[in-house]
Amino acid sequence: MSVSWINDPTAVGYFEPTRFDAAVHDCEVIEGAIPSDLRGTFYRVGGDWFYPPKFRDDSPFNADGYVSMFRFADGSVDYQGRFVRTQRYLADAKARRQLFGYYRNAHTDDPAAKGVSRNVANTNMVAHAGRLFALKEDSRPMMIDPNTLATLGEWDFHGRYQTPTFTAHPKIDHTTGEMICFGYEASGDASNDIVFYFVDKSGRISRQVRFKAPYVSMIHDIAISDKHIIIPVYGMVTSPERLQSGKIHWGWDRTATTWYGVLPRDGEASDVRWFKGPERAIVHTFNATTQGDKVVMEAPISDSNPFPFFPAIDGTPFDRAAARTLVRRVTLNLGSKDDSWREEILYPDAPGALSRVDDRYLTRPYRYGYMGYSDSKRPFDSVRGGNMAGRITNSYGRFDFATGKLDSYFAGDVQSLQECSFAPRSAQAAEGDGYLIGVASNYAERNSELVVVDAMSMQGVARVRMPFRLSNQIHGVFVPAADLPGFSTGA
Ligand code: V55
Ligand code: FE
Repeated sequence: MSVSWINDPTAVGYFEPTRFDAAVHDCEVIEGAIPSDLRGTFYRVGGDWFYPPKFRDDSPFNADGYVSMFRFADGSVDYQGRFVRTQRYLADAKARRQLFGYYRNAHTDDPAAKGVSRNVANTNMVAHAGRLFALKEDSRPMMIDPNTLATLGEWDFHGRYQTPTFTAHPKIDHTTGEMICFGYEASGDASNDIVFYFVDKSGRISRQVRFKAPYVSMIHDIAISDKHIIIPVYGMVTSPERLQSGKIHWGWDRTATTWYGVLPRDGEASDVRWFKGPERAIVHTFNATTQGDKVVMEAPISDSNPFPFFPAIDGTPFDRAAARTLVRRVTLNLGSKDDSWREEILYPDAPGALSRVDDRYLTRPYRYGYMGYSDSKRPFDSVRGGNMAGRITNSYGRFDFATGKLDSYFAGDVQSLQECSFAPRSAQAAEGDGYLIGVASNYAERNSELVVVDAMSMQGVARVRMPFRLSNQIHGVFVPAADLPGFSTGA
């Protein structure tokens, strides 16, 4: 390996790739104590460039998948992290260089990459029917051993998942155990086909629904109520011509209409109803509820392109102000003949992107959302932490959608928080009774910390010091010990 990392402006200083597999038995608790009722695993995944990207303006979303876990039991916590051994990682490691080109554009690959899966499995982890997956939305789920983090290969649901793509944000209805998932660009790159799959609690596909999006766009996340599925389509666009011309997969179209499709959970393709409105980006969602004729969704939404590495197709510069994601409520009225949607900004001063809920309430009536956000009233020590302007998520918020209240936990003046996951106090605990778990980057000490926060009081419960910078996280999930086979914490 001989190429300098300096080519990638997103991967220098604290953000340099880590490149190593790691294990730390019995991590160092520096504040508070690990709750003794916390028993389970916080799985996280993100991208870590094993070799530098071929193109310096590539997206960090194209980096190699790296999975890690914090295993909680008996008031202690253990850590382990490994690269996902994707076909792509193994081909690069053998060649000792980067063979793959731009994010989701195989036309830009080295000839030696031909026929090798581009799945990096770097976006989200989900456990369902006793299996654990690392997900990338351009590929099928990568199965991961929940106890060793070994890579077990792509899963096709007993041969019944016949779509090349699978969302990074499947939703599990905890009252039925059903998983609702989908693939977009389902008939190949830049196709506008969407296929929804309904997977029963034993892991078997029971039904599928195929329909067309109004145009090809990123469909990163959806929201589901007890009756409906909301599918956002917005100006992150691509085309066969764009890919053939060797560009990064996505470009932003400022003139695109934002559409919300509503599919009844028991409906067919002909039942999809589309609502239209002005330029927006809806990358993530909290949850949704059906209230009579209305389908209501809470989500962090921006007015325009949130991602500087997916440039505007009209060549105009990235607009930082319009990229701010704020918590909003969108109402879709199925009882109205009008096809427009209604939107309110619920929290104008809490910008953040990685929205979560108590996952047991996904698809059900709910009250609380959780999200890391940047609180401009909190201090940052740039003498010790460096100039991190625009890169600080200093607080976890509990957004109370019943009252509009926001309670928060501040991580410290040299820290930035990655996404939190919710861990219930017990399987029977009420909504929101449990812990928020997440990793903080400590820019002064150049290491990482694990934080555990009481999700009711929003007070810190424990802080763990890691002896190195952890590989970056996109998303994670807490899985109670009983939900996956073979949970143990031996040395
Ligand atoms: C996102 C992340 C991705 C991706 C598409 O955060 C969208 C949104 C980490 O990869 O491929
Ligand atoms: Fe996501």
